[in-house]
Amino acid sequence: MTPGASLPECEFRGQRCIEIKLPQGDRALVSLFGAQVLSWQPAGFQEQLYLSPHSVMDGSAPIRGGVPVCFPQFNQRVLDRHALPKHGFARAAVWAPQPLVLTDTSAEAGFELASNAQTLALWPHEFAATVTVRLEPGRMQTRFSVRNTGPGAWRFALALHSYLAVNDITQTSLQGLDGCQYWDAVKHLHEPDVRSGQAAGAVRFAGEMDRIYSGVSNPMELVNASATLRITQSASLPDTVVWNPGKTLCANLNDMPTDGWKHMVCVEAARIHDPQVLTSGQSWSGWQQLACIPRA
Ligand code: TA6
Repeated sequence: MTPGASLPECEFRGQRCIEIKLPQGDRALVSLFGAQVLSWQPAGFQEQLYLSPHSVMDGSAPIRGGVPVCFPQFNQRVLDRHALPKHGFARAAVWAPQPLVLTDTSAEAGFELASNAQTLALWPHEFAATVTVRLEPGRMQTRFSVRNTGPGAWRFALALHSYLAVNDITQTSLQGLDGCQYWDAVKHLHEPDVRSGQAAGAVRFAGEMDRIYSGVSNPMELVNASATLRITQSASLPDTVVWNPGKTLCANLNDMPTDGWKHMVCVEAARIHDPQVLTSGQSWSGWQQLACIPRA
């Protein structure tokens, strides 16, 4: 293991990024703005993440694509007593890169953010958080860890809001959610307690979808024409958000091309319905792993 390898920093569309590479050819790019993975291309496969070509990239707004980290709030739905921005502040903060940790078959990059005057103005709690991006051949894991460094307890929500690239959303299916209950934010936006049950069989996409599935414990598989992606998440993240804006909502998103909805779907590892409580000094972590499955 080679801890402390010098940082392979580069610029991508105006953002400072760290490039992570494996000798096998797998490559990922992580922006310091948001500690956000912007690209993951495993050797022998296409790019696996969707990054909007119209995304704001100057740090004045969150980046549309890759793996945004939503903390300490999900959407504007969980910590309603605080004037937090939508999806929290982590995706719009500049994180500090840590030395890479390399082996012959893995590479790990860490990014740190601690509470500061800006975060305390939005959310009056002290914390130290780390995002760790780990590559192994054909696999990427994004892990979020946080410690309560303040005197009292607080609670938070989290989502690893992964934008996955697909050739054609209408020909894509998501398997593994059979039997799970979900809240449908398109049909029941103002009835957050209404639950629907996922029928057996794959989830398919025909129009706007915005659902929070709960009790997700099985691996999921995102199947599209060119590849299958296996998606797993830690038990500490029991919810999975599935989001595609569909044609109409997409046309209203300034940072998406009009046909962007066809080429992405968000499958997010999350903790929303039951926010995590951390007492003083306590730590917590949660992760999502994406793995490319070669076609037989
Ligand atoms: O995760 C799904 C969701 O909460 C949707 O409701 C939608 O708003 C999406 O996130 C994107 O949010 P954003 O603030 O990035 O435009």
